[in-house]
Amino acid sequence: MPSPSPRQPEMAWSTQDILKLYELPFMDLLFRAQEVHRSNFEPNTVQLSSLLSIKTGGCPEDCAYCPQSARYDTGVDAEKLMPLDEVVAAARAAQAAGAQRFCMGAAWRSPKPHHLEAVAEMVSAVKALGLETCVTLGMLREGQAEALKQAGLDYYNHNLDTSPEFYGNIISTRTYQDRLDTLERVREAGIHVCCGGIVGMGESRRERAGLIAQLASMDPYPESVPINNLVQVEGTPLAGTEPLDPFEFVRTIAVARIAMPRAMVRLSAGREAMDDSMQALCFMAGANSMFYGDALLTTANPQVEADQRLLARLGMRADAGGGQSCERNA
Ligand code: SAM
Ligand code: DTB
Ligand code: SF4
Repeated sequence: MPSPSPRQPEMAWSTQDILKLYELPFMDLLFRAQEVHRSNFEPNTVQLSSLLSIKTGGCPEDCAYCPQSARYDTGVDAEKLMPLDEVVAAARAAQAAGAQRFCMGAAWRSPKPHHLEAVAEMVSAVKALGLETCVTLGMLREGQAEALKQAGLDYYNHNLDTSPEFYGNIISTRTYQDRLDTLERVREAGIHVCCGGIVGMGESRRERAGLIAQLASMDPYPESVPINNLVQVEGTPLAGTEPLDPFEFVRTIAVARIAMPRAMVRLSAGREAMDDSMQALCFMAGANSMFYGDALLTTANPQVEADQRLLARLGMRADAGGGQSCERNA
């Protein structure tokens, strides 16, 4: 794993620039995304990342998409933080099934000091297995990112979720600026930034473009960009939202790839509702990582065997770096 070092700013992307990409004919957009992808990554590879919910449910935040918010009746019960040995057992099992990266998620607004100590132990233990590590724990306070870095954390996931303009429709309990502040702490501590969003929440194309423009204009842009398609969960305010046109999701992957050429673009939540052809188009558009394993945090993900079959049919192979060249982040 190369150590993160700040890159020079490359290009400022406005929402208008990103919208122009979205408006290209589909084939032209995919062709451009493939060109960018192939000049930065070996194209027939995908990184397999497994997820574990180490602390489920009972979250005080009001994110309208989330089954783990205590405010919505979704059938997800609040649990305590998982013990270290269970986390390590899950990481070993994921690795044995072929995962190359392990992401641990907690339904917190922000971790308390004793939580952070426990998670730091988990990070060290998972890293010792030889897996790339990522955690997503909510907002970080002063000093917390440094403690995670010390424990050996590779990536911290904290999503912007959507554009600044649409954000108020989705979350009221933390601001966009709160998120940017946490991302700044992560960056300052020398941890790779994993930051993306969700589409299919009823936002407009301009708002999707606004999210990608925000991400691409971060200096430097995130090393890792998860693109989630909303998983609609009964009981959340977003259940019943008009689903996104599948091609619009593929376009979102393509514009993310073009605007952030060397980022890992992660085909994240929502694959359970996608057929194999759509997933193949997402890889064509530049996705080079996906969540692997039968569950996301609280919802289902495709079965491991189905994913193995899909990769075999496409002649794709698993690669820890998603096909990245050694110079990435150098
Ligand atoms: N509580 C922490 C936080 O919000 O920062 C970490 C866990 S949270 C579940 C991680 C991310 O999962 C969210 O930022 C959101 O982007 C994504 N997510 C949650 N529920 C989702 C859903 N129903 N569909 C798609 N993505 C979802
Ligand atoms: C991200 O962007 N997506 C993942 C991961 N980061 C933590 C989470 C998806 C959660 C989907 C809903 C659930 O399973 O609860
Ligand atoms: Fe809590 Fe994170 Fe879900 Fe928001 S997304 S309700 S902060 S677990």
